[in-house]
Amino acid sequence: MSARSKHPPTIGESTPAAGGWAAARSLGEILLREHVPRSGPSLLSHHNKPDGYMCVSCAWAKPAKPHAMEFCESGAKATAWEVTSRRADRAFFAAHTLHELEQWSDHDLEEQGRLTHPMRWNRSTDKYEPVDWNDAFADIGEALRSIPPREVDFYTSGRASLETSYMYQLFARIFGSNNLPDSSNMCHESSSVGLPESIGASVGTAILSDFQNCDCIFYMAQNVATSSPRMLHDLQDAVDRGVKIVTFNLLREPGLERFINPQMPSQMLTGRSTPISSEYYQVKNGGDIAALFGVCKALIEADDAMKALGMSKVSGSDAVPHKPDNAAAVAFAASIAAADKKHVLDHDFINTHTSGFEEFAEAARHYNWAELERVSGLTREQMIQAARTYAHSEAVLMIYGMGLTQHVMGVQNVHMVANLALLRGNIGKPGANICAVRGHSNVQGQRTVGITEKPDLVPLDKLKELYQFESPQWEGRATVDTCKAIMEGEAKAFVSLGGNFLRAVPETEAMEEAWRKLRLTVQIATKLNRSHVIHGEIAYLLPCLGRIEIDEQASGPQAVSIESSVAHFHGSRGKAKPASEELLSEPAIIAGIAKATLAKGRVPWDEWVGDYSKIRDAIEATYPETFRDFNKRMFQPGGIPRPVPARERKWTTPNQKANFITPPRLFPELDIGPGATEVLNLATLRSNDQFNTTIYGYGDRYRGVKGTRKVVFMNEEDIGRLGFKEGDFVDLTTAIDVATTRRVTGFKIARHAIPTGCCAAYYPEANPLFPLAHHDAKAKTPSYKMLPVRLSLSALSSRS
Ligand SMILES: Nc1nc2c(c(=O)[nH]1)N[C@H]1C(S)=C(S)[C@@H](COP(=O)(O)OP(=O)(O)OC[C@H]3O[C@@H](n4cnc5c(=O)[nH]c(N)nc54)[C@H](O)[C@@H]3O)O[C@H]1N2
Ligand SMILES: Nc1nc2c(c(=O)[nH]1)N[C@H]1C(S)=C(S)[C@@H](COP(=O)(O)OP(=O)(O)OC[C@H]3O[C@@H](n4cnc5c(=O)[nH]c(N)nc54)[C@H](O)[C@@H]3O)O[C@H]1N2
Ligand SMILES: [Mo]
Repeated sequence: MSARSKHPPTIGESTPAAGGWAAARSLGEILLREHVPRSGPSLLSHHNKPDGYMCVSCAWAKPAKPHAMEFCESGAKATAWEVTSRRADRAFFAAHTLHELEQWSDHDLEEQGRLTHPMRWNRSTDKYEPVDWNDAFADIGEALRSIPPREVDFYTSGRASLETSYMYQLFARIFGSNNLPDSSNMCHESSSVGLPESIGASVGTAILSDFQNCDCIFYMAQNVATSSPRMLHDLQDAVDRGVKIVTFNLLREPGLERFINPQMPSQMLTGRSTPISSEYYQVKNGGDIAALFGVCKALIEADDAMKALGMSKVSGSDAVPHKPDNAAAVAFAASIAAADKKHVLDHDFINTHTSGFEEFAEAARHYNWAELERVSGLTREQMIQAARTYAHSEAVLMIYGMGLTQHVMGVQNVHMVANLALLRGNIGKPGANICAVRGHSNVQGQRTVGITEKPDLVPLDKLKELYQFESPQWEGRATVDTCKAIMEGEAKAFVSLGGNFLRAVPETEAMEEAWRKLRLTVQIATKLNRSHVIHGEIAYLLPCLGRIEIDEQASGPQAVSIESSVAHFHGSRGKAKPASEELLSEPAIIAGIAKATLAKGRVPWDEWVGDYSKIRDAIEATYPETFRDFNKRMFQPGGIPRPVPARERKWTTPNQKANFITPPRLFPELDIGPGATEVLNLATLRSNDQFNTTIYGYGDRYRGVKGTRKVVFMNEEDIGRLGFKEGDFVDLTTAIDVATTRRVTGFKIARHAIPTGCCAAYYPEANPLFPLAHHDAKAKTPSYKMLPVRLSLSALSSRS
């Protein structure tokens, strides 16, 4: 597959600031590039507005008082992508065999435009051919009934609404399967596992007003300008109030350095930008546990020093203080005393609310600085400086993204964020909370309404009472287990509610081969992608309405709902004319398949499809506390807050405490074998011109890349040390689990401000390198942000 555009690739300087005219110009180009009809721009006035549609790009909060234009460059791209006038219609599919389409790039497949009609693969022509909806449902139902439920997997990508997701999990469970892998398994699963252990909440506790109430933000491992650009407004307002932003990131991301607000004429005309981060720490990938341990160590040792020197009286504790053996801790302690503070740590909070502090503090004291420096890539002074800023702040908001969760020690990364918050009671008070920035626009909500392989997270009794069926009790498969089952032939059918599973998962090559052996693949989608082109023996491609489109049913136009990153539910009403008259809505497609498949369970499928408010009633009946008065409140400005007990300092952990959890080590133990100095740790990234596996274009304005995606970002020193030159083409080979060779070829070296020993490339082009087993032990989130690789000069190198 070609991963290059027709234009010659160039790699230049990164943009110094995010936003600005470049973002505004890009908006105009997007509308043109996606062939958006004339009504497109006016659609954007409904974007993220109460009674409008909720953006299909990221899950960032929707404020009660939206801006006149509550959208960003990324949101506009996602909208344009959905309302494009291009169509992958009958003529297109008649002209191309799937074998031929296998040679097409991700970009070119989706570029054909919206799918228009239901299709079934015809073995004799090797084409997707039109089929009648009812015939499709009947055939899928028959195929599903012939396969044991344990051998069927139901995947969800994080875009589907609460209504759709609730119906989908119900269908899967009545059918008899808990195999409900979802995109969240590759994304924030480390949070879903780590946060409940630490604070008893499965989601972040932050709300939008925390941005107005904090005096410091720790911003970790998230690329705001690309992934959740509307949050830049909240960050800019915070900076204007004097809030300090302390950033930990592998790269120097422009959006975290400076922002020119396209909605502020004064900034646009003068080119004046707001500096975002007051401190910027470039941590090695996988070095965050060490970095945060360093910050915690500095805090704990300064607290010890205050006690030892009699600078503080510690309530409720007469533990023998440790003798401070370093001047830095004493100086830090003195600065706290000079600020008229009793102590560095919040001992009242620690004593009242937490468990595990002593063990954690001992571990922090025990690590030596040299080791913390080596693993994190930061200096001792930097870690102490971050700790000082933290200790001098009264309300600190912790924000983090994929750079923490997608790791072998992803859950421990999340524990460390919570540990740091707990040291000074920075949780459950105005301005002080944890914000896990979600990806897909409803990925958090899907879990809230039952998309999970773990039966104990679902009120099965309630489902039984409401629909009279026995749910399976066994633990189903999450994404990594589903991949394994597909590769081992234990999964026979794959139903996909959106997404591009084959491109999103690790182990691309083996997965593609195994995918072809599935007996049944059913893809519910809006655009054509590689997971459709490669397919099972019986293969259906079912096109659906997107969230921006008007969804007309028996009772009139319907609305759906989603949950944002800050755990608020919002109604969403489609405004655009559907891409084709033959599309069905996602609820209608699920109901169609369910009716054709199930003999049991009393679900009023047709009634639900006729009127989605009935699905919301059912959601409320299943989760009465979370969804109280759901239909009545769904369009309230600012959304319906979801109850999160940790927000009120109620800890729903087994011991009813917030827990300090001490990671067993700083860095995962990986078997790299000899020649370790030639190995670099690879992180995979998103460009600012993609949404996950959807490649809008070949470039990354913020990182200075044009015309290509096959780039490997390296430190100048490593380029020389390994005997390469900037611009060389290299092959990357996985340096762990070497019994299987995993390689990608022809990546162009780009010199970049990245710590030594680290390198970065784009997702999904680098996914063939990732061994399936390279994931967090508990959450099973693939370690997409840290994989040891070796580089060698590519055969392509002579061509450029
Ligand atoms: N435009 C656009 N928006 C999106 C998406 C998209 O593809 N395009 N995807 C959506 C989805 S599903 C998700 S999950 C989110 C993802 O949004 P992010 O959480 O921002 O994820 P990434 O873009 O993968 O990059 C994460 C950041 O982590 C840094 N990083 C990498 N490794 C490490 C590390 O070990 N430590 C630290 N401290 N930093 C590290 C990288 O430099 C990068 O800035 O965005 C959502 N929004
Ligand atoms: N190496 C590496 N791999 C990664 C990541 C990484 O950072 N690095 N990130 C991971 C993360 S965080 C995630 S979330 C996953 C994403 O994995 P997925 O969610 O599976 O992938 P997407 O690219 O978001 O899915 C795009 C497809 O969704 C379909 N689609 C779009 N809108 C709709 C809709 O409204 N309805 C339906 N039914 N279909 C629709 C279109 O057909 C489109 O082609 O990838 C993961 N993979
Ligand atoms: Mo994600």
